[in-house]
Amino acid sequence: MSVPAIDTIVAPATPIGRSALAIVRIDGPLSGAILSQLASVTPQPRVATLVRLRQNSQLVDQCIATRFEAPHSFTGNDLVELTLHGSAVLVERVIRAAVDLGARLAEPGEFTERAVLNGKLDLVQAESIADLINARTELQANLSIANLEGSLSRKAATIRESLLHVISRLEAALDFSEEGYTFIERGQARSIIESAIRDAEGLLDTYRRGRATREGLSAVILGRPNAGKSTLLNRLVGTDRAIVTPIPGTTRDIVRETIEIGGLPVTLADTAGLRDSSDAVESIGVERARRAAEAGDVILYLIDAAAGITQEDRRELERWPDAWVLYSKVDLAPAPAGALGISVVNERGIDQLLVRLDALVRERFVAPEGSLVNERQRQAVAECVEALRATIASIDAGHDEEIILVDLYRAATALGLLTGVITREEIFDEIFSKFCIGK
Ligand SMILES: Nc1nc2c(ncn2[C@@H]2O[C@H](COP(=O)(O)OP(=O)(O)O)[C@@H](O)[C@H]2O)c(=O)[nH]1
Ligand SMILES: [Mg+2]
Repeated sequence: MSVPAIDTIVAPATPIGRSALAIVRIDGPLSGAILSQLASVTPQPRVATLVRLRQNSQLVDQCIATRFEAPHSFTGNDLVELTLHGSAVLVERVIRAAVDLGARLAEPGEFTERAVLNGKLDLVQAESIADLINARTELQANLSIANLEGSLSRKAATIRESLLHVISRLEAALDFSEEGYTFIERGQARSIIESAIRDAEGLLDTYRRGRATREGLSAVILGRPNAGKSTLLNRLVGTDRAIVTPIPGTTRDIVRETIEIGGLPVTLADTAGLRDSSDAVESIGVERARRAAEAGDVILYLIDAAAGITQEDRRELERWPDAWVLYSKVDLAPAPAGALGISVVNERGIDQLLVRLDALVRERFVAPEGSLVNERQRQAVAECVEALRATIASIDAGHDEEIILVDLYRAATALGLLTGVITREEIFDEIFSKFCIGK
């Protein structure tokens, strides 16, 4: 296989602006030569070296240059990192100088893509880098770093290895079918596959939490007009975000604000009060409120304790069986026994509400390490489970190895696509390295 020639790319690795330091990365075969040209010296590989960068003998900056030689770099290529003083002017100048010397501007994600192509990272790890950079809470960062370290990839690899084990033996049986050898009993193959299905399903089960942890949650505040929804939102976010008035029907559009609860970003949505209204704008607001609730992870249904629960509340609550019912304005009237009451006037119940929300998020939404975190990952594992079920059906129908192998390859490929390792060669490796016939 010929290795495709790659070009040399350059890009800022830190945001453009004023800062103490700014990093420019250059990746590809010319990176070392570009550094030598600009610095008039060639630093030792992996040794942070103070150099002076010059362009047309004009001093541009003093910087720390680190040169990595292939394959010992983030991308697996020759790579140079220049830590400049953090000025946008310097960054631009150095990038232009690198381009003059043969580099081109990198596309978004191109450094990471090169790392994947060179086998430095798998796809899940590359996705984890993006998630890690985008993390808004510590918990989100923890999940991403665990997957960058291989938590999810290892789980997928373990399942995949068990499938390759069965595949290699069925392939061998095919090769030696004339002689009538069997290399694995059908019952044993079946039980390995059953166990792979259990593991893959276990992985699929992590998706709901993984997604919630990566994306954050939405909590929708519902209730009749004047129940105190906007007041509650303002209290929870700590600012006067939503307009509060004694006039029913004040809130019409959805007001959203994100806070951290239970270690995850939770976007609170304050909605129009639910009632039949002849006002066209308010009716659209009510419609939006219901749609937000349908898409929400948590629904807080607020009832004015002073007004008491109404027929409309009961009707509405039938639609939202999972909603948490809260009684507001308990400074004016008590909540019914057993119900959680809150008051923004005297702060009653607010801490308790926050504690309960915190516990709910941690119990129901925080993902364990090695969870699936995006739809691409979920689809790959779902495809694997589906193919494994088809394999079991083939075994149970007493089909030939060829038929069984079709679905088994499909399952292994689906897992391979999850992490980006591609199958064929590996399967031959498994066959020829670990499973030597006649030796
Ligand atoms: N006494 C009392 N009044 C409240 C409380 N929460 C909200 N209100 C009042 O109830 C009215 C309606 O509040 P608002 O938040 O706009 O209700 P929304 O229509 O559900 O958004 C306003 O006059 C608020 O000041 C509370 O805990 N105690
Ligand atoms: Mg309101």
